[in-house]
Amino acid sequence: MRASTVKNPAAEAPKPESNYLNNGHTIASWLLTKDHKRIAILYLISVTIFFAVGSFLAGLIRAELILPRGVMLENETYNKIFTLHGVVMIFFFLIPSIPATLGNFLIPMMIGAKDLAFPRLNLLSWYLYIIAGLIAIVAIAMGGVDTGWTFYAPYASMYSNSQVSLTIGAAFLAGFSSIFTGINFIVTIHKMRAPGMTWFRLPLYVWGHYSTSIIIILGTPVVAITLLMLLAERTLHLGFFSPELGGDPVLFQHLFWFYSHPAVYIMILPGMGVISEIITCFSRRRIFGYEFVAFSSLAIAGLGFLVWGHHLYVSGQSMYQGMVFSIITFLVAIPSAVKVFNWSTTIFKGSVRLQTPMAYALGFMGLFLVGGLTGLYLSSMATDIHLTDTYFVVAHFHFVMVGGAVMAMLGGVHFWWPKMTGKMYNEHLGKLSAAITFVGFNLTFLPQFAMGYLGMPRRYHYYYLWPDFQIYHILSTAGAFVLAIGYAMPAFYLLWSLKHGKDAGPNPWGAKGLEWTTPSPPPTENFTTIPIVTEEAYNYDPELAEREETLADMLEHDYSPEGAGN
Ligand code: HEM
Ligand SMILES: [Cu+2]
Repeated sequence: MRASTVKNPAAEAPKPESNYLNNGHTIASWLLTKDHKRIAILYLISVTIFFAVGSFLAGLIRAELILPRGVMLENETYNKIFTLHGVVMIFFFLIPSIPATLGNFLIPMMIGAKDLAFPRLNLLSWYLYIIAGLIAIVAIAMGGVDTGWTFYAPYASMYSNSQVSLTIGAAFLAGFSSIFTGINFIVTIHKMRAPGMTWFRLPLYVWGHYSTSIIIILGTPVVAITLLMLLAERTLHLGFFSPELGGDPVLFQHLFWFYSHPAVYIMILPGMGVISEIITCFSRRRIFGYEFVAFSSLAIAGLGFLVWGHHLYVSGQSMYQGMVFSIITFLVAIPSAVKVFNWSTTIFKGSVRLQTPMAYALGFMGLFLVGGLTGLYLSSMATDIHLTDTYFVVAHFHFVMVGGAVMAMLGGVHFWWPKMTGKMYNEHLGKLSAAITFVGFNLTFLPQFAMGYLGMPRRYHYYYLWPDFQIYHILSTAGAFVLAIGYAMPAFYLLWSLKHGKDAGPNPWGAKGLEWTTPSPPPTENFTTIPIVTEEAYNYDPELAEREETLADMLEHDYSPEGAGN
């Protein structure tokens, strides 16, 4: 790497006078904005706050389990805390996180559009989300809810004395917020692509969101109706699910998981899109098997609707029904494996740079793989009957959702942060946080596989009948505090970069894609002239890749006389 060949894109590009951040400073200009980029920032702030709340609750859960008889919480309080942790993390963090923040910011730019198809609807989505969040907070203030985030009937519909109705209302509104976002993305991707942006020139990130949006608009109305039915049973005693009113509790489980299994893919497909973008960019290669990766997103979205019965193996459904669900569940492994295989091949054949976003992407691949493979034990009926409702399940879904979706979210935020803010962050701290997160994550959740396999049930707040579990809980709790450090670090150095970071210029990573052709931060309407697309996505030149130097490399290797020092 020779410093003399370094081109500094920041020095070449004239700084635009007006960008989306400085175009109006009043609070009203933010709260009434119709700019998809500003709405994305509003979401980014809100989901970060919810993540902090959810993580605090997780910390309480972990602290409580250090001792076999618990440390500080009543049984009922414990139930409320893990329920709220689940509700906050699923409905207010994971489902909106990548679509509403990075998706909102990037989809119009990536396809060469000035905004989403329905800017007002987009703003309305954010308001619905915020109102839903406030209702959830009121529910907490009024005593919380103790049913688990799955609201299983008849406990939730007939017996629980906690704030079930308010919490359901909050989930219902959050659902509509996500439906509106999904509709907006689908219409935008169909109708607003720039000239030359054919379907097979779309970035894989856009394919990921397209698939997710299909799941959102097909699945979310089902859970919305299910929650309304629950509310009707709870308040008006209409008998849907409760046997004493002539209802069927298993019906609730079918309806609930018909949405909630696909919801797992709402959380993970956008993350896979992020990983595809990062891996091609930092391997300097078109992703291996682009079409397969694109279609595997659609395949995952489609198959995801056919497997909900794997949550009902122990509900009394017939063995044959279970077998069919089991086989279809195994099929989902194929498109998932296609993605991991194509990413690995891209890295293997590429010329790789290991900068912060790539560090997160590699972490994603490792953790998602463990999450996916342990899922096979739960897909198979015989092993699931042993493992169901144990900590094995808790470990499995945290590997997929936290190891997968949260790693991808952090990788994506680091990748597009220079675009969103115009600033570079400290690369060393970035890589350090990725490493701490990875280590802390494994320390938290690997012991849970072991204790689950040995029989530790989930949702229990005592285990004094078998104190041997204590060592696993202590490891897990220690890991959680390491993980918390890893998660908290970016909040500090990213904010620090806003004031002290080096100017990023339009394309600090030397990446392909329309979003990298506009200034950073982008002007309000994204492009001064609508771009015309003439080449396929990720048209990297492998020869050039070896020699090419980017601003990001330059800052990392610190060629300047006084040092990069950000
Ligand atoms: C994005 C991040 C996270 C998400 C989406 C998430 C989601 C969930 C969900 C859905 C549950 C199930 C609650 C139930 O059993 O009904 C749960 C439980 C739990 N989570 Fe998390 N979680 C996240 C992060 C964490 C972190 C960082 C930790 C620990 C450091 C953690 C520790 C736990 C524990 C100990 C339980 C209780 C399991 C039980 O009682 O059965 N979670 N989480
Ligand atoms: Cu499932």
